[in-house]
Amino acid sequence: MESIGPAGLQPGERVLGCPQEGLPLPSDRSELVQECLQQFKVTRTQLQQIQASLLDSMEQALKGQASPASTVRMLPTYVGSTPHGTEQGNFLVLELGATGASLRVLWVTLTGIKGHRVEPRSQEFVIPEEVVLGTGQQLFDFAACCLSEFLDAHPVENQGLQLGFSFSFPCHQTGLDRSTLISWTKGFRCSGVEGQDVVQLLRDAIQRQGAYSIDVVAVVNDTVGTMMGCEPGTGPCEIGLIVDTGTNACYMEEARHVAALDEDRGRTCVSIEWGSFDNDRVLGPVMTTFDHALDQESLNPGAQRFEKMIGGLYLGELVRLVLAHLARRGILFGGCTSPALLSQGSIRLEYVAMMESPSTGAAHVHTILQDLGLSLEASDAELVQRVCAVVCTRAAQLCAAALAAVLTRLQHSREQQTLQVAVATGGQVFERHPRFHSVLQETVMLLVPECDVSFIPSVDGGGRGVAMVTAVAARLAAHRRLLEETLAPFQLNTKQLEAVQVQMREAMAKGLRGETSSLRMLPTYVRATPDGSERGDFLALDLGGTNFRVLLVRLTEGGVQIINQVYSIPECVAQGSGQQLFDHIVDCIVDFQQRQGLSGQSLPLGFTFSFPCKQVGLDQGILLSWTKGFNASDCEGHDVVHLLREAIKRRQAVELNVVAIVNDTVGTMMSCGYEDPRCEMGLIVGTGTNACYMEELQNVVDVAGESGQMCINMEWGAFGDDGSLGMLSTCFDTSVDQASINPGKQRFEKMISGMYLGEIVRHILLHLTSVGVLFRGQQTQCLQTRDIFKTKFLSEIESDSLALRQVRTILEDLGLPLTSDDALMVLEVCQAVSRRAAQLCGAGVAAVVEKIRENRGLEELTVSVGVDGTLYKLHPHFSSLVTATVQELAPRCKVIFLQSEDGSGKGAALVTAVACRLAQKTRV
Ligand code: 0WK
Ligand code: BGC
Ligand code: BGC
Repeated sequence: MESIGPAGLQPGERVLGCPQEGLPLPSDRSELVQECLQQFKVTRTQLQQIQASLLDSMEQALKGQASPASTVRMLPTYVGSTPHGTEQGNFLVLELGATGASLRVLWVTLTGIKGHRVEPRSQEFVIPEEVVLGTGQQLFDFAACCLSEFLDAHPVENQGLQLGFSFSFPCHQTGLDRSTLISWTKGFRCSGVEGQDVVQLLRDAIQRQGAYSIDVVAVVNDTVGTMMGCEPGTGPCEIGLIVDTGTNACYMEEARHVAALDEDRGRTCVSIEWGSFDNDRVLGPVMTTFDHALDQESLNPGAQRFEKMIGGLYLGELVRLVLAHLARRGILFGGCTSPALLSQGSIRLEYVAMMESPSTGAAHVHTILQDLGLSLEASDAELVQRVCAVVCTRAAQLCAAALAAVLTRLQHSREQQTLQVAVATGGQVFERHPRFHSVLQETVMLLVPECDVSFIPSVDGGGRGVAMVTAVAARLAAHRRLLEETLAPFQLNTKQLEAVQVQMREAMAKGLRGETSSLRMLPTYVRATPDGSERGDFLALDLGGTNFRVLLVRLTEGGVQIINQVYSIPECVAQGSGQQLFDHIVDCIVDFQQRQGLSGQSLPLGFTFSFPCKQVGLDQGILLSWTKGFNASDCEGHDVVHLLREAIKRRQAVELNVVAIVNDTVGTMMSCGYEDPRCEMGLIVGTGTNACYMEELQNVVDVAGESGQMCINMEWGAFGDDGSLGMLSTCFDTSVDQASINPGKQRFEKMISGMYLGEIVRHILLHLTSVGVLFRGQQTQCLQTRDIFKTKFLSEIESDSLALRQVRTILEDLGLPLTSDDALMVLEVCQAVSRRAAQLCGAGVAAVVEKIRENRGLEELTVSVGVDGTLYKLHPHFSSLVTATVQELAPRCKVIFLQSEDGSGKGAALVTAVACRLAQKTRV
């Protein structure tokens, strides 16, 4: 708004705008006055219609149903709670746009002690018009200048200056410190800002200014600052209401009702932006010709029409337009106007407030209007005051109708018939206008009598509230920094993954050469993948994964039929004596045979034994060491096929012909190889992890022969047991390893497989709780409990279909008291841990397929990998991350991952079938 009063006119100096012919008769005069002022009368019904329509618009927008009817914006502010009163610290606050063309800088100290207030230091700066209408850079540079000027004038001892930015315009917020300006209002029109992140613009300006390093940690709407600034003890204010140059309100909505947010618990503050409320059906009848004229001459015609009937920037203008109209109609000022009266913005809000004051108003009318070059007739002052009164009364009533809509919304969202709520109010119209507040209160009581509303005037225009939000944002930002520091070691870059690939290749080569290596590279005596001619019935055992299974595998012309039974291996058996374990296995076999009517039949049996075994033949495997929580005694160093046969012997009357022992990786490769002959690698990512592949026999020192291939069980779970993974290992990995029954062993497995990922996450959560980042620093018994955070939780928590709310359910079922921020951070911890696991697994696969490609001296290699394991199969992103890592590290290999459907039991049967076929051939 241009500055007021025509230049050069001395008070009382008359101008030539007077009518030549007769003024209206007194009788016509009052009619004309009535007709004019009547336009500003708003009936109760009209107010109720506005209330209902605004409520409807709010609820539509909350549901994210953008429709012409939903003209209010309902913008999430990322403020999730009203102040606890425990916020503390010193904060810079920059207020821009609340009070028209000025900005304010404050230094606010929060003591964190309820009711203990330190008076903030503040300084106001008028923004030059050319800046208000200039470029965005000009505006933000101006703001940065004011900040330095303030800090020069008010030296503060703080090193890390943290700033809260109160930006009073409609913005899409995507976080407490990320906010994009939707559109300017209230006479601002800086170019290059709409659609931009105003926090970044301010940060850039502060950087350009370079005088102080100031960290902008939060941006809030002025209504939010006002709500958050309301003194605790008066009961938290849950509505913030501003009527200053512009008008708007915010309130605490149930988070589950805000479609834009993925939340189902707690409350969140929503900035309504009711200034843009517009609905011809209900606003049309209350808009006067003066409102339309004002809108047409405004910087944003057609926009903010509701605001233009309430906001302080417009009230003076409405009064001016009415006075000019009445003057032209000869009703006021003897029918004379003046350039000042005809100049937009010449009557400011404070003039209206002064002229309307019951005590001194009349005198002010004379002073102010004479300053505008008008001479008043006797009755003019009283009529001018009436004009001010009707304009402001309507503004207060319309504001009340809007507030009543918010109160009704609160009743709806809290399913309450009655409501007791405190409204924090702020803005010049409240502070200056004698009657605005009382008319507002009366009208609210008229429209929503069932609501008990208390109005709490904000003491410092919301500066404290902004500091409160900044304190919360600073705490969250500090938490985020701690979270990122904690998770940084889990973010592996290509260079690190290439190093793992190279180290694995070196360890493979050493292992194949029979040299000391963390990779045992165990020959499996499986020399060929199935050729499809295998036939017959076979028994198979599958031990070492989540479940122990006994299977009957029937290989026929028509394909493979499998009947299997899952049995459990109690921990006391897995960690008991070897005899107990193998007797338990034979019990299960006998139970299976009885169920399948196979008792007394001695079918060839293939034994998938998923532990590191040094095989000296297809049916001889010396257990090198237990893994995955197994620890049965008197097994390590023994031939497990012998142990099984002993157990069969102990159980008289059972005939079983154990033909082959295979590792689950081999079984998986064979099982998938039966469908796809290109399958030359087996990969397990389940309880444990491992891989096997078809190696050229000439490269396998331990096995005689220069031609042909043999499947090598890499036992890659032990990769890095020589410390070669030390550079990637974190303190959390060390904690998990130390707590395991085989510390120092299976280090690669302990970074990748299902038995350990949950534990790594739990240790990270414990750490983040101990540094106060999670669960408000409260260590809970359950989080101290080993294995309570199952790896399957990672798969559930990371599933895209699961909203944060479900993440919370999983964690609350664990008895963890969490906030929505906690849920998000737990999700990020899970993502970091599983991502690293998948990348490391991918680096391993890349090492193997590159080995196969080089073995064959091929430029390009196409190879299939048979995969099994709960983690690989159930985790929503694991497999795609493995594939992506392999593509990046082994670009010359086209790798097809085949998820094994029937597990490795079928593979064991196939190995057995091949062995029987070969044995048959040698016998004939
Ligand atoms: C299913 C296979 C079995 C293997 C298991 C690994 O049939 O041989 O050990 O997958 O996955 P886990 O059950 O450990 O998740
Ligand atoms: C803006 C709001 C602000 C209100 C009060 C309106 O013009 O759009 O964001 O809260 O003025 O300052
Ligand atoms: C074992 C391997 C097995 C893998 C997957 C590891 O702990 O050492 O033999 O293949 O788990 O089950």
